[in-house]
Amino acid sequence: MSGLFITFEGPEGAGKSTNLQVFAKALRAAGCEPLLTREPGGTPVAERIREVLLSHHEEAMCADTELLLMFAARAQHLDGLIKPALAAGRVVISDRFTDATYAYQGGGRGIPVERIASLETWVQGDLRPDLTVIFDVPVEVGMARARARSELDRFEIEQQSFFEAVRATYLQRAAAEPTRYRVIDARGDLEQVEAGMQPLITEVLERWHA
Ligand code: Z5A
Repeated sequence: MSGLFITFEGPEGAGKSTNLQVFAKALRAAGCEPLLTREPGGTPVAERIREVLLSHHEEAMCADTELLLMFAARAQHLDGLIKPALAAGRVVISDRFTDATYAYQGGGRGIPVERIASLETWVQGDLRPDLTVIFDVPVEVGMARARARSELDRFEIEQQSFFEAVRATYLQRAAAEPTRYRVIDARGDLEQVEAGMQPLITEVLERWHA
């Protein structure tokens, strides 16, 4: 794969989606046109799976179903969009990817990490993001932002303890592999967070030119 695969992660309301647009704009201004996508979703079939995952159902969805649907959507996304774009040398930025599975299905739902790792290898082979940016924010701040915005989906109705486990998992993963992860302090206002992204934008443009 000759492109650059970047993923944006963080607990809900951290500002990933907002800052992804700012990040992409800065890349475009420097002549780099990134492919922006998201998970779960990114292709028509994967977006259908997303609807099932995020909507409310009368029947409770069991954790393994949720996990398998995440990877089903991911398999489609990789095959239909991410791998062809990387093969064409594009910079691909995905709003969430497999770190979210470790954080939400692993940390949040308590699924053993080995089970997630085996699905990761099955679906992705040795493909991993080149760079993962974690927008970190205290859970109560992120929850307040998300709740002020819109109706809550099936994940957003979870309790604070669930999101504390999600956040802790992200930070543990970042600490364990500092070469791949960059943690951005997302507590400040949008201008402050944007300023925090500047070194990262420079780094990505350097890697893209290399
Ligand atoms: N999920 C999973 O469980 N397992 C997986 O493997 C994958 C995903 C891939 C996708 O939901 C859900 O799927 C997600 C995890 C799960 N569930 N949760 N929770 P989604 O795509 O609909 O939502 P999200 O990914 O969680 O994004 P979000 O809640 O929209 O958060 P965000 O992207 O980080 O934030 P935002 O949309 O940029 O900002 C939220 C609001 O805060 C918005 O009104 C902004 O204007 C405001 N905002 C953002 N930054 C700031 C600052 N700095 N100051 C003030 N206000 C701000």
